[in-house]
Amino acid sequence: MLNTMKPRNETPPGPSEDQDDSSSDRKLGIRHIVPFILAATVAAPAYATDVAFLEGTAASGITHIYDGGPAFFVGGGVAAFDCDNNHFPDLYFAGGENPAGLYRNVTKLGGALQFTPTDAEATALIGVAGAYPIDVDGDDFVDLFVMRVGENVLLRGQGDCRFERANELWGYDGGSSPTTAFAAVWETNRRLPTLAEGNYVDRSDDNGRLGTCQPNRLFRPNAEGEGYRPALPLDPSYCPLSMLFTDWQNAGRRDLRISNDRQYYGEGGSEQLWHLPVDEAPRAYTEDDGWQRLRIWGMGIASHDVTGDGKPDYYLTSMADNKLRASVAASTGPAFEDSAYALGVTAHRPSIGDTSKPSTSWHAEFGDVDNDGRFDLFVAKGNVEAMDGFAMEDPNALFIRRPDGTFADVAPAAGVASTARGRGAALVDLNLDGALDLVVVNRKAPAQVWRNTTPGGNWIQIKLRQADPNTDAIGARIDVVTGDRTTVREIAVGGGHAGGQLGWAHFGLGRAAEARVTVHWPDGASQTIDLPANRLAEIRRDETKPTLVDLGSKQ
Ligand SMILES: [Ca+2]
Ligand SMILES: [Ca+2]
Ligand SMILES: [Ca+2]
Ligand SMILES: [Ca+2]
Repeated sequence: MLNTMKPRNETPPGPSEDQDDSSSDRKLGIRHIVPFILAATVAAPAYATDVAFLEGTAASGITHIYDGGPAFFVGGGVAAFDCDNNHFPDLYFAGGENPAGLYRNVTKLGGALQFTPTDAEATALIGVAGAYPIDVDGDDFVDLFVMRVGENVLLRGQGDCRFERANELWGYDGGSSPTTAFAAVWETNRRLPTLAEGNYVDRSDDNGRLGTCQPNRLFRPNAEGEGYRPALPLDPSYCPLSMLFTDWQNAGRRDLRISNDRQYYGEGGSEQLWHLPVDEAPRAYTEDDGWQRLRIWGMGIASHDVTGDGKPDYYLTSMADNKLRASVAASTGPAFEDSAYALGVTAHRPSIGDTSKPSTSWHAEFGDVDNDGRFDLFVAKGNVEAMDGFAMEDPNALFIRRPDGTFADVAPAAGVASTARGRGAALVDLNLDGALDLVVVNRKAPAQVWRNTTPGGNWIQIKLRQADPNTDAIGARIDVVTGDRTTVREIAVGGGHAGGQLGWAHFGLGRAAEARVTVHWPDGASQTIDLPANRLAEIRRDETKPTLVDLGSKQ
């Protein structure tokens, strides 16, 4: 984004003029969700509760700021994952021109959030825009893909939150482009994951390439499974700020959704969806496939089956016009209709303060923050830098899903409406009490953490385990059934804005004391198992009973 950009919309957003399906967009959205709303009303739990978060930044031990020049206007991600195998998620913050920060989680079970900084050279890298956790080599030590303005770095986890550079070990060429998006998936039974790297504009190059998007790259493992082949270009590239491998048609096959920054579209830019047949050249879906052209200032992707048809829907953040792209039930192609307006998640203006200027949205993530069984939605907001046409004080949004299926922003009352320039974030249970806590990275201001103190319903947190490779079952789908409600979650590496998490998959259960859980493993096999509420449960492939984690002796 450039400072000269003007807001495109000073009025509440309706259908976008840039979508081919615009004329009937809002109408379709409402028609599409009506069956869901009726079903949800009937099945709604009898209680409601106030959502409350307690900011614990000052006492947490986290003192971290994402900062830097124009190359770091975007980025600012956080990775949440367990680097010392004690079940508690640790945090790795992008720092921009400051060193990246790895913080070990020393929180007591259910207690106030406590972290201790680490300072190893391997992780305290300069120029980091974001990072995604993934166990590349399946040794049960989580590794990190670190996105940098400059060479990207794969860090191999060694346990006890120690890491070593592994670009050479794994034959990965980190390039020199500014990388702002990443996603990974295991194709068939390859030993190593396929890596997708999204690259932005090179702002340091003033010899004619300024404003030109650097090529996105796809890395596939070699036949021996010991390293990577030379990169394949994903051409054309339109400056992505988020990428996600996702099974959009619920067919057991994951395609690559890319959210692109309209500022640098040039000719013909738009959002993209790539089909990646094994051992064939990647191919972007076109309008002939049913893919609709959508043009937004794409910043982040959050995925969740909002409509309840079993297929994922996608919340896409932008400037003033966030989208909720809901799957079209009758379509065989990648067709989506926009439901952000109908469901109340446009988030196009600040909820408090000066509401005359539109918002700028970044990381978005679905999660059930009050454990009522309905996934809610967090959106980090903040001005790019000092863009006049957009709100300078732009509070984060926390949308609670109501029994009628619509969402309401409760961020001010819940205590998370920070007006620092938000960027990356994570909804993650940092003290393992079953309530999703919140961490937000801010540009030019300290990162913040909040402990969720909502007196909510029951919950379950699930970790999938299978044999090497892909020990974390990336690409799996988990269906959690309580009564007549089914909640679906894809296990993915990617999405959000410049950061993601690997670890416990959280589900609110409302009043249910147990859940029937079906795991659809990445290769298509499925397994059903019953889990008791309010536990951390590992589901190991082919085992009929879960492994319930006992934290009593852990910390
Ligand atoms: Ca840990
Ligand atoms: Ca590893
Ligand atoms: Ca909820
Ligand atoms: Ca918690």
